[in-house]
Amino acid sequence: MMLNKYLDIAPEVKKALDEGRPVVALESTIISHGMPYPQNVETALQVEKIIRECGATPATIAIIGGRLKAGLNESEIDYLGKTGAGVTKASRRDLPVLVARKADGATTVTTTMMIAAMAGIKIFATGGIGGVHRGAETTMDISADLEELAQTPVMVVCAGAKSILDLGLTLEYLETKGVTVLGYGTDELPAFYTRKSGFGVDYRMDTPTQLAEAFHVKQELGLKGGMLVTNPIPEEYSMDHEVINKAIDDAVAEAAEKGIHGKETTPFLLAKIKELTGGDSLDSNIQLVYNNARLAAATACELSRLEK
Ligand code: PSU
Ligand code: MN
Repeated sequence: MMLNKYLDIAPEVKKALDEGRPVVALESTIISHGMPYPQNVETALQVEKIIRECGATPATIAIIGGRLKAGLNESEIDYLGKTGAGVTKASRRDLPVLVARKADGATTVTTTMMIAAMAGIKIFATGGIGGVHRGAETTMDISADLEELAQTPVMVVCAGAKSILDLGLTLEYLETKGVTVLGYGTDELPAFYTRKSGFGVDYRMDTPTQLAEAFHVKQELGLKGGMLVTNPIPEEYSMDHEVINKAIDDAVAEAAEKGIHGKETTPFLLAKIKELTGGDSLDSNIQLVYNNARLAAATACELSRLEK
């Protein structure tokens, strides 16, 4: 484990790591910028509960008062949820300044992977990752999440990516960077709200054991970087393709019209889609996060067995 004087590992998380027990990291941008209050806090606490029920220890990650936190308590989660967009969305470039200023930050997939890796946590569950945005050939809007997957050794379990992104270009970028994209029980990349996207994944995996083995071997080979597990939303919660695609198209058009750019783009699109679908997308979003938490916990259990 890399020692870091700015890192605080919660006692429960530290104990699990020291004993070689499974731990699952969780991000905090999904809490403060990805969902409205109070559903964000309810979901974050429920995700931790699910991970415990599946035999792993949850470690929600954030920056609080300039400390890199691996494991938050309930009042810290509540604070992040209530403050919402008032907390800085922290990507890799924000980390040094927030720490120097002793400020707070909600960690994206990028910074959650960074802090998880510092703490020695190898599996991370979230909803969706950032990627190559539609129109990136002119805006150059490509999420730092893709670069982080290329360099930091954490397996990220998500429900694919929303079609606010260009899914084809996102897969091309991941291929270039050497990031393996796995489909859990599917050959097709799931598109977050729906189970299908029309794009293939690199490999289909059917058990948490297979997922853990792939990541374990990657580590043993000494290869840097993470791996992406894409887990389709359960059928009963998946959305109608036409309804969701129309909402996404409208949200993307409105963002372009309003000149939304940079780090505001993703939160703007997420909030707009929720508004346009009358809250249906939020229910799906919550359920797919629970589904990813279960798979990440099961995979973490298998990985800790392999590492014994
Ligand atoms: N996609 C989602 N929900 C999210 C995010 C992305 O479906 O909450 C968040 C994650 O924290 C992700 C970040 O890491 O947005 C990506 O932001 P950007 O596109 O600005 O890199
Ligand atoms: Mn961006």
